[in-house]
Amino acid sequence: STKNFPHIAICPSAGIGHLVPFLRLASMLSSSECKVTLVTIQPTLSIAETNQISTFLSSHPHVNSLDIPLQCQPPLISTNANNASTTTSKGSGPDPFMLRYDAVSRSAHLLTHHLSTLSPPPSAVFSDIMLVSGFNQALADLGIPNYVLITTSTRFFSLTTYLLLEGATQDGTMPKLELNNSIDEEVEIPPGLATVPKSSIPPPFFNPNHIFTKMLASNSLALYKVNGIVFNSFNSFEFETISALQERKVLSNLPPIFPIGPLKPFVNEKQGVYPYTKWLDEQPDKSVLYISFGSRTAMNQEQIQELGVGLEKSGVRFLWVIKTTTVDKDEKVDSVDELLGEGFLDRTKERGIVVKEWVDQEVILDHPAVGGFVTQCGWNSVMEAAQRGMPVLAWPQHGDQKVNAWVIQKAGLGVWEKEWGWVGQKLVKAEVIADKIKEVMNSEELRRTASKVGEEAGKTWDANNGGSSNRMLNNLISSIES
Ligand code: BUP
Repeated sequence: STKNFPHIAICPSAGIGHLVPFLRLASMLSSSECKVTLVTIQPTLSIAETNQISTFLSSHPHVNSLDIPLQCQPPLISTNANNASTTTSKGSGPDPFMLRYDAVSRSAHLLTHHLSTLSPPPSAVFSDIMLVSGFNQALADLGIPNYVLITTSTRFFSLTTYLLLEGATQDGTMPKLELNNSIDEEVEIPPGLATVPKSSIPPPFFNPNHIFTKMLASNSLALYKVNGIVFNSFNSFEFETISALQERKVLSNLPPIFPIGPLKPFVNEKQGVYPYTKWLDEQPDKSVLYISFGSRTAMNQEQIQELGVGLEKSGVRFLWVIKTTTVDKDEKVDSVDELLGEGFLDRTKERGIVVKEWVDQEVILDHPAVGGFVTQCGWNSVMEAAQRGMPVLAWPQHGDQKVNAWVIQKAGLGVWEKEWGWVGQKLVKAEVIADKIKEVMNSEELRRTASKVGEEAGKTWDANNGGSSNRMLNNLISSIES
């Protein structure tokens, strides 16, 4: 008899950081003989998302795709203190990604109608956290199991679910956090886990009426009803937290969890040669520092210039990706020269290159010339550094990133200077930056511990030696088949 392979529908929400891990999971499931449908909500907010989706689909001809129009509803936002703004370089207006999460979140129940038209019907849906509360009941009515793929660290997940759900009222307000609490205080999270300084908690969480807090609270409540929670993390990297989750110490009645990270990169068949890879080819091994703050952090010009001076002072070779807007569509090709200050490019042309466009980050991290990574600690970037044992200078900017930076430091993958604060909070001076850069590029000890992380990441996929992520993925697939 022929085996019936499960048909999995993959439903990311919005933003590159939420899309990338879903594409990786789709690719992994597709090579594990699952039939996969990629469900995307169109139009995407950024050009980067559109490009990633089309690259993915052209290198995965067996993956089916289903486009669903975004249900455009006016955002439920007031313009008073409860608005959705996070700190951006311009410091104005609500964050467009927050508004999109909200629209996606509120469209979720409509998505399930489209899922019900798929043939064969999906054996399971893997959805983003922003979709869970809208999906749960509708999928249950259709008899389709729902799994959630978490796109952050298990530590940040534990912190938020604990804060949001432990003792939470049904409206999802957070009794444990109050604005008037001293900022120096540490927040207790589940037994056995290190406390979290208040200064590491994303500022929106101190406001129960903030759009992001409300959205996360209602979706987190729905987590109790999903069939499984999948993480892009691995045992040795977040040992304490993963154990606490598995032992139900974080929340007593969470569904089964499946840590299956680092999610494997998928092969992009049309990988090209870029000017920056040509330049990297000419640099000595492990001599170049790669700097990127992810797809949606726009630094202000003053901080950009200070970082430039820091790079100059450090004497280190660098490949620096600069962004000045939250959404890539808004980016103008204004002069990098002007942005960086007169003469910077000229003075550093022998040892550095500045790029103001999308780069192939994995190609860069794989290049032998690259020996360090300054990152905003978006979780995908963290996992990409971890699987390559790449020493990291953690410079968190918003959201989950300070908690992720803590994880990086604890695991021995990199260093984090807590005092640097959130993006735009204070100006980090060139001298301080230069010192940290030299530390990351020159520390033998850090190179050794980071490389150990890379080895552990490799072992977690080793089928012959009981690799934990390999085992978890098999468990996950059999839980769907059964
Ligand atoms: Br920018 C950029 N090239 O130029 P994170 C990003 N990436 O390949 P997020 C590129 O996008 P936040 C570029 O490798 C990673 O897989 C990168 O995800 C890739 O952060 C992904 O690191 C970015 O989780 O920002 O979502 O961009 O965490 O600040 O919301």
